[in-house]
Amino acid sequence: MSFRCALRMQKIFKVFSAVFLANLFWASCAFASSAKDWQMGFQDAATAVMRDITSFHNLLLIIIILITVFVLAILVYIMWRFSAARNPVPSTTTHHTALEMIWTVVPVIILVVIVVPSFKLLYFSDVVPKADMTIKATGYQWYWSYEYPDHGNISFDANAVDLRDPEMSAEDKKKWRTKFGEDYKRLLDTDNNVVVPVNTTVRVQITAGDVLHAWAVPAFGIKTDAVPGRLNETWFKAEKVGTYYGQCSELCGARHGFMPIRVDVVTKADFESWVKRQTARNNLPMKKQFATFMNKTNFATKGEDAK
Ligand SMILES: [Cu+2]
Repeated sequence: MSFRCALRMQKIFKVFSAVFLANLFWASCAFASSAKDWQMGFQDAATAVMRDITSFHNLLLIIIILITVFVLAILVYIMWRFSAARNPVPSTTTHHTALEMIWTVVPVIILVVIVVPSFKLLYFSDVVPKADMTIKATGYQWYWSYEYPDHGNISFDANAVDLRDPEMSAEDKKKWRTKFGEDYKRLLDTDNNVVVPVNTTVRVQITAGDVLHAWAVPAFGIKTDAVPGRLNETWFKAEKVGTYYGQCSELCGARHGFMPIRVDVVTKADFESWVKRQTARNNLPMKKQFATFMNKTNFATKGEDAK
């Protein structure tokens, strides 16, 4: 290797290690969980389920690497040892009982090692423990709608805030830009966020109003299908106050990529005051909406069947 080449290699190595260290630092200090540039692996876990998923993934990774390296080593050895030059007269063996026992039993043992943590994790994530509160998420083309049945039926729609949307007025763009500032994340930020208290078991009921969607938040280890006419259930217990992002994860049409999920995990006191604000805000527009709806429809006099 020439001196110049060595210098270049050193430079490349320095850049890579700087990026790696920066990533490590970013991962350890960030409270907002979303995908990051040059990210390797999963987002930081915010729930016990996601922590288990990450360690199960790491276990599988080790097993897969060992198997791959073992098979590759055998293949390379066979290509070298039994090539036509080295082994002109091939063996005519067609059966070897001991060998066949080994290559049946060893994979079974590996599968048993995998299945134990796998089933534990499956039941842990699937069975909803005694929940402290419930939220209901309904997927529509193309936004999410939320209800809080335990908190005075708070309900709202969460639409993506897309500052590149040509249809958004300059005034609105300015408003959102001021609200989000530097933290704005396109295709992840929403106009109304899901707000939940920290260290609280939240049952999430998920359904859809039109086509298939899926409610997914990677940091919580959740991805549940939203199916019209069916109520699916999942749960999470976020352990850290912060902002967590997700996206609809089932191809649902042209604007599938434009129905993000943003969950703000706040302290219990902050959650109570959010509930109060939301209830006050929700009540008036609901009455107004109902009045407008009744005015427009006017069932008794305008309907064809009412004559
Ligand atoms: Cu969708």
